[in-house]
Amino acid sequence: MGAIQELELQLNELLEKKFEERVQGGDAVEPRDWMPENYRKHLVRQISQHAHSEVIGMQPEGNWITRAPSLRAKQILLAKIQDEGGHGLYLYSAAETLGISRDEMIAQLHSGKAKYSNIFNYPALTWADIGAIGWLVDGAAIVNQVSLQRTSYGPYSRAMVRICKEESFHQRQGYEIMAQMMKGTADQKEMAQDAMNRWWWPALMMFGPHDTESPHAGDAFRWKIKRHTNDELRQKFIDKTVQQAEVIGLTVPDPDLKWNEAAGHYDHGEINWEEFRNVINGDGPCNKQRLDHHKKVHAEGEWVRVAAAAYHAKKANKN
Ligand code: FAQ
Repeated sequence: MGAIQELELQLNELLEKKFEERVQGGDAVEPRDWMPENYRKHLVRQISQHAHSEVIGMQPEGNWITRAPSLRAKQILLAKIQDEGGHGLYLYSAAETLGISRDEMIAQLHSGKAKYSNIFNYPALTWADIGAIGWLVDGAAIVNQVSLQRTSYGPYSRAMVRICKEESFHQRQGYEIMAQMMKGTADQKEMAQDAMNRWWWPALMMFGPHDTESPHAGDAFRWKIKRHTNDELRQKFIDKTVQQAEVIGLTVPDPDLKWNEAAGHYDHGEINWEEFRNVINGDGPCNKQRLDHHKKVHAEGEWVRVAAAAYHAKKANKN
């Protein structure tokens, strides 16, 4: 190794050490700050996956806009889905501050290089599924995102603060749908329980693999990208959601679920990790449908992007 390369290496090590000290001391990292290349890559992966999840997540709910049971329900659902699109935009913008373009992120989604949350590869079969998505899916997303409000990257952390405010409405609208159905006819109660049975386990999978199986955890904690482990957040979600289910008379579909007095938590049954792996690797019930739909509407929207870019260029020329 030449003398210059050796110096560069030493400088890099020094910069990384300083960076870690800063982050461990609680400083936020901003786009123009020096950062290790792997920190940047880790964030691009996570934030772009998060953004794709918000946008792909509009599909299962969008399926019910035309079939909402009342005008009130339709208005609320429309507003919620629009919020999710907005969350995608904040997150794509946060990722762009790390030097990746929106086009590159979309290309990675379309090629299968970038993932999105397992949960959006399941179908929304009945109106009760809209309740279960709001209550369980947004509920799980909030537990994760509240923790991410204190993530070390400034633009991501600030996006989370705003997103969490909106997600808490989403969780409540879902719970309201489930509570109403549980006060309804026998058929409606059955529909609500069926939705609970189908969404419970995939919602637990949203938190990712067990801590011992989570390859990104080491870096994520060293750089304070994550503030709580996958299992800690999953447990938090279970503890609060079981009680909410009891209040409205729903049964959690887990025969091993039991309150553990000594631990102060619910013990729960094992998650089907084979199903999780299949779903996140492209082989879930709706993976193909979700991606094909995204590709189709992305191609149909091409003229809007071209027109917006032309307008922007024209305005810039005038100034
Ligand atoms: N789905 O080492 P770890 C929402 C992958 S937003 C798919 O533990 P990490 C709002 C992971 O990427 C929901 N893949 O990884 C809404 C990695 O694979 P890779 C989205 C998953 O990053 C509601 C591998 O497994 N929220 O719902 C999943 O440290 C209703 C190893 O995993 C976020 O994205 C999964 N669930 O921890 C919208 C939150 N879990 O990349 C519409 C931000 C793991 O090496 C309607 N993300 N994998 O190929 C995070 O907090 C983290 O990325 C985790 C995973 C916790 C998801």
